[in-house]
Amino acid sequence: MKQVYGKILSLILLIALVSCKKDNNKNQEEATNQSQPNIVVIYADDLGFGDVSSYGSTELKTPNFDRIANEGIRFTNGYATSPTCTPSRYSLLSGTYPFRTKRAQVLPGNAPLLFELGKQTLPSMLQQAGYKTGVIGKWHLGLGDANMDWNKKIAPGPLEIGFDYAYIMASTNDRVPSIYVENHKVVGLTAEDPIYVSYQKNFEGEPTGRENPELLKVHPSHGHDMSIHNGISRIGYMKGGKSALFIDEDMNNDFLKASIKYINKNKNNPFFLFYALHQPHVPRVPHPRFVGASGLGPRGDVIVEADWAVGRFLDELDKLGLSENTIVIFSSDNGPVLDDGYKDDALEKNGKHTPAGGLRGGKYSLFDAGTHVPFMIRWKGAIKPGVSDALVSQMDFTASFAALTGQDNTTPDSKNILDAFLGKSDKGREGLILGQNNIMAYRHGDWVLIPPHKGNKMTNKWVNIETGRDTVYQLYNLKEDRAQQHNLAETHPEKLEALIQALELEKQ
Ligand code: NG6
Ligand code: CA
Repeated sequence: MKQVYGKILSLILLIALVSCKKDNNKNQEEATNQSQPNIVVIYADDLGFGDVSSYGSTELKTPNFDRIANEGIRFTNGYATSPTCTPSRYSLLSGTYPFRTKRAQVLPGNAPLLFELGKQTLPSMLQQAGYKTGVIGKWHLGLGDANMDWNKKIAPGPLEIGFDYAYIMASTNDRVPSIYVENHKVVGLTAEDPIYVSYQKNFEGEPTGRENPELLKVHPSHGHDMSIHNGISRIGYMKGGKSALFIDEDMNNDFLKASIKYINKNKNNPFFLFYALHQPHVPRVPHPRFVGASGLGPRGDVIVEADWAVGRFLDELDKLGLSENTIVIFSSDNGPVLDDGYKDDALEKNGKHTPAGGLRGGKYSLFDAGTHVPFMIRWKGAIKPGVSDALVSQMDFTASFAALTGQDNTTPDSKNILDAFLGKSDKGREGLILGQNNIMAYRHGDWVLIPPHKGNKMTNKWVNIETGRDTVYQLYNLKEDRAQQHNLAETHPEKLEALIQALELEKQ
């Protein structure tokens, strides 16, 4: 009898021991996942603060962008660093203020790579942390060197700054070459029909939008009257490479398909994906099934199209069982614009829609709508849904995710505001410089300082956006005056002085 009891006792002990070990393993596994979630940055192009229904848009419905906001944190004070594309993307990926690099401004389609090789970037930091890293979509950060031949190996590019995989549109959809690059090669290019690119002069015999408007299905309003492809004239000249040229109507599907393939391929390891949408940048040419979808013309239609793609992408994360453990960020590279160079009825069909959501200015502007953008972060397994007023910047992903994944941040300007990103703290950044080169505004707490700038108060008559430039200091309190109607520089000299000094400190 005693022997039987003894055996039973040791059996119970054994079971207890095994289950305890199992629990330990489970805890360890969860702990690892918590410090190595997948990270996806979905980045719209020229999407305004007011273009998203969860940010107040009533005329335009974006149920899938809203899914991220409602299931995560919706930031009311989220910023891109610049009111144009290249500088914002540069600082997101490099953790560096655009003003530190002279070339960090809207680049032509044949510009060399903008990044300095060997410096830490968001993707190279995550590579160090054991992630697979990919970029799919709009690039617009330069490729190769000054003598780049598009028919040869295209390098340096994304693979040289920390991405393991790249499937990118070389520049923007309105700048030649109108092609995709996969890793080091132009997609679909054949040796029989090489591609040539120039930003100086046209190639003999090639039609242009200026001389051959009869060949166009989308007409330029200003600029964009050079080489024609797919019935749309663009900026810059290009010849050949016919089999490699993208079709604007298919671009949404091309990037979505590549993104879905990428997450399927990497579902068993931690991954980072920079999914850079091309919408609603010009030319706005949706797939036929989205034509008329918004009632606001092509600009609204391509936003509906992008929203659909984001929904499809989120569904795929669900299907793969990855939603709990994937951080999904959604934001935009700069504020909104209606006529950005094509006659696409953006202005005429805008109706009551307010792309800037009541903020002043828009794309290109030092006023708030230039950089104050939709900004949301979902991490189903770790974030409690909510709204945050913390001041957050896209430039801070590198330092914050370095802290999350146990890496050192060596970028100059990225700050660790992980707790704000995860909704644990209401405190983000104290101050943030907005702009590029010497054209900048400074947000600090609830205040915005715009130092005096030379130049026009308005962009050209088509774009028709206030630049924010003035010959005097401007000082606004966004909490009391979110539309920046009252310049307080004269009535608040102490605050003005404090911000001027804080800006100088921030620049160092
Ligand atoms: C401007 C283009 C505009 C757009 C912008 C860059 C003209 C007249 N305007 O110069 O269409 O391409 O550059 O936009 O050419 S961004 O979002 O990529 O920064
Ligand atoms: Ca842009």
